[in-house]
Amino acid sequence: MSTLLSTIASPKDLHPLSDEQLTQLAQEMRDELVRVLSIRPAHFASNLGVVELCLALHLTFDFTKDRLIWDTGHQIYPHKLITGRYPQFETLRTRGGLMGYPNPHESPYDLFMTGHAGCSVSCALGLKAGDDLLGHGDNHSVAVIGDGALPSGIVFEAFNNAGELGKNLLVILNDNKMSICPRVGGLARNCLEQARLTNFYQDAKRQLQQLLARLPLVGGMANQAIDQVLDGLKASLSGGMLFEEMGLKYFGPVDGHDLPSLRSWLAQIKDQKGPVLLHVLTEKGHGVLQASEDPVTYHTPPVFEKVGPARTIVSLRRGGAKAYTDAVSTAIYQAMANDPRVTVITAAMCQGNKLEKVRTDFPTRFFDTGICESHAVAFAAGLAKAGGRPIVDIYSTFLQRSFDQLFQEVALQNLPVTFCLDRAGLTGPDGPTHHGTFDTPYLRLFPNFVIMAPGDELDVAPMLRFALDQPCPVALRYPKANLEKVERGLAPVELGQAEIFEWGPDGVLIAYGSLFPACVKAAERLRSEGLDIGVINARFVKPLDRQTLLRAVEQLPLVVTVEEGTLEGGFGSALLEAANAAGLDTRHIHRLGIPDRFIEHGERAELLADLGLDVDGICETVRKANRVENWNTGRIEEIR
Ligand SMILES: Cc1ncc(C[n+]2csc(CCOP(=O)(O)OP(=O)(O)O)c2C)c(N)n1
Repeated sequence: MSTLLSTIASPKDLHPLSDEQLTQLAQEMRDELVRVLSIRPAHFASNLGVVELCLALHLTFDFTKDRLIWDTGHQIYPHKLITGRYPQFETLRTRGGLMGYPNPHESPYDLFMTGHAGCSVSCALGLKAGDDLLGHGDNHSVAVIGDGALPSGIVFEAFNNAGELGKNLLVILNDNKMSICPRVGGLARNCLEQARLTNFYQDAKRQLQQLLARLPLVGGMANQAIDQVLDGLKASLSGGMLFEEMGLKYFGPVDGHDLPSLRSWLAQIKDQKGPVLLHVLTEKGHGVLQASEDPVTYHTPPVFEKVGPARTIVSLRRGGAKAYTDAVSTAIYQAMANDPRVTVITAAMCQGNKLEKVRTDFPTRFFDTGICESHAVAFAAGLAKAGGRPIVDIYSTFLQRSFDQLFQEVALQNLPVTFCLDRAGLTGPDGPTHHGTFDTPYLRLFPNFVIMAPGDELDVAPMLRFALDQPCPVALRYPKANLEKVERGLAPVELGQAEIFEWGPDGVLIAYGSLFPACVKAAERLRSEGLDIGVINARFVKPLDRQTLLRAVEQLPLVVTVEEGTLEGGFGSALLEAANAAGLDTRHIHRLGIPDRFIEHGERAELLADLGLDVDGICETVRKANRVENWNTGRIEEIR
């Protein structure tokens, strides 16, 4: 069927369209979102909510020279649909297909590859300052930021700087009252809710002015008094005052689904001098009843069945298997039930971390800081200093935002904060912004930290209990994956102790974390081929079990370390450092892990296979290394 959407090869094709055609186009864009996302889990409700805003921006500005940054970038799909990527839209988030976030390799309309919240205003301001400095013409710079991302500290750092620089900058605040979960915090409660009432203020002002016009002339004094009353009213009602006081001109709030009105607002403020904030009210999930009624579930729903043109979803197909996140949230719940000192802190990821039950049953010990990871970590340090046992439950990739708080507020004070690093490893379709591949090296840097990784499901609960008993900071990392179990007589979790699963005279696979079950399977296969390879579940990278691991290095002809993390400074590097410090030969140590490049998106299993980190890949490394070892040994014999 020929559609309007299929005729939009670039934003310039939008301009000839009438208002009615634009309304039809918006519908077609939502239909396409529903069609593709019904077969491919992706960010749904946020994208449905910004269709008109996206059209209005591309109709008002020329982003071949103007600048546009979508904060976080998870709501970029309508923008992709009208910037030449509609034909590939079905490949979204698949290996080799379109990325689920902005990607400059796909289109010049995407400026930064992003996925982490909060940086849009800084980048847009920097672009404007750079464009002005380098004489790139009188262009516009626009940042679109959600009310969930707004409280990130860096946004206010950018506002502060924008107020000082006075550059022309347009910030669109896309206010849908939601983060992934309902938004939290004083900014939303006191400022944004108040700003919504500004409509009331504007109406009141208009009515009073009309009333005044009809009254007999009472002179300038009365007018002035009424103005003062109104200004007082505005100050008490308008959350926009906060932005004004920081130096941004505040406009709105305006209806973000009324395209003609949005266009007219944008046209009016486009050429305002200095930084401007336009407050746009949208509905998350707009156009799909179920998504607008339950935007939490429909933030990233599983695949679903739909019927009819009314975009009605009839059923969501949820997977049945339990994931590491489930095991950790259950262990957290248990720890909170057992010890009233235990608290849990999430930075806006209650749903992703499956903490809803904890939130309901322990409301006074559950803290959602909003998308404010650095605050979350320093806040946890405060809780620990006061005698609490805080758990920061956080995605590995987002903990990067707290690097300095890990150093100063936690490690330097040696405070007992436990970090549960969810999604540590390859996170799959989200891609390079979300893979949690760097935590091992950046945490290893800091004295006082204990760092470990469960080898399978059986390790999870004992490790969390162990962590909460330590007098120092502890991190445990686990993947975005279904739980796996290696049946064995489980060794207790003890500080810096690896677990020897089996010892083999031909060599050993030393697994740090999630790939332990794959190593066990690889060893079984290799045994059937005549190679007797052992497996060690390393459990700790810091402190490292020097005794067990260096014995393996000393005694065995082949040692292969296996980790789902970067090789730069990871577990394998830690073993090499320890072996070197002990004066051991390290030439027979092979390290398997993630190489020094950003890994694209795709299913986790596909990515692991690409990197030689699945059972086949591990076996192949051992076979190859074994051939080289034999060849070397033969050659040495020959030379002798
Ligand atoms: C630094 C960081 N922390 C957490 C997330 C996870 N996350 C992705 S979208 C989102 C909610 C964003 O809310 P908002 O900005 O209001 O956008 P909306 O989805 O409501 O349109 C969160 C918490 C992230 N992407 N980056």
